[in-house]
Amino acid sequence: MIPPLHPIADAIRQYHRFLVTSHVNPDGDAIGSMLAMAGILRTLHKEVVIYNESGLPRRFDWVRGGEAIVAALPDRKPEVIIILDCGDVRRPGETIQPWLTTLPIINLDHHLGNSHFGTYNWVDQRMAATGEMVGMLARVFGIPLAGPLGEALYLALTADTGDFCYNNTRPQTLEMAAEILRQGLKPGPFYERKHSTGSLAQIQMRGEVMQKAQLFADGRICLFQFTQELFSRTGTGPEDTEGLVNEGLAIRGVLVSVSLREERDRIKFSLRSKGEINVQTVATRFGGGGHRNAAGGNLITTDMEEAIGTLIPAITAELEEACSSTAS
Ligand SMILES: [Mn+2]
Repeated sequence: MIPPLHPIADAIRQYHRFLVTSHVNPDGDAIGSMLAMAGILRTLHKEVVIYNESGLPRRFDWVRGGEAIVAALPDRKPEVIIILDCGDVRRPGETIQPWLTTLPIINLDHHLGNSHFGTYNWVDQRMAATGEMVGMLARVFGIPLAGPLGEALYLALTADTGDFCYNNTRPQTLEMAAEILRQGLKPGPFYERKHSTGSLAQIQMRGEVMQKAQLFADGRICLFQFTQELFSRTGTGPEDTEGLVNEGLAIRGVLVSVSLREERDRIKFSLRSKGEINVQTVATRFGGGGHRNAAGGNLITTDMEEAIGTLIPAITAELEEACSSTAS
């Protein structure tokens, strides 16, 4: 089978004025994919605006080229919009929706259950990161994975693979990383920059959340809670919660780690699981999505107890099902 890589490359060749975007509250894959895609387009002498409704989160302020990401739509409409790392057309946020119903869309993504909302779609859930797909596009155009472009791709790859530790890390992922290293990226200094963006308040807030962690379902589910009260008391915010949910999996016997975060009108949940346990199916049931071992979404409630009462039984049911299918 010919991957849709070449049709996507052909589509890119035929347009001139691009807007590149990704989901709100962008993670490392979203940021890295947007910057790398913009790098490719500039090399091809295209006009490009990098738009993200949330702008560039502070924890990514060290990323080269990040300042080019704008949080306001440009005055002039692009000819085409490239949407990266979004399982659903609503993920880039509300502001851009009118454009998404009228302009052609190129959809590059690796989420399970992507709805193929684009005019051109390349969706492959085997890809560790959307950045891996962008890197493959760069190769098709003969663009070396060097400089800021290589760095952006490396950010995407490391973000979605937990620095090449998760199940989704494939030989091809590491080969792309190797190619980036050969082009000059130094992994040590990169790791230091990526992991030195915290603050004392953040560390202390996270310590408090970990101290109050709870176990459910005979120790198979770990739960963390971030409340508005905690944020305002410690001078921290949603950005400071990043990645903490993974810590629950460090507990012996825990198969699923959950974090809940209070927002103004809803509660955001993040799920992480080990091995065959599929948390994407759980997230989908509540209108969310993601991958087998990492998923999330929103619960339309502001009541933590209600959120716990909804989510924990759903995860427990998924655990029971996974255990019974292994047993049979
Ligand atoms: Mn991703």
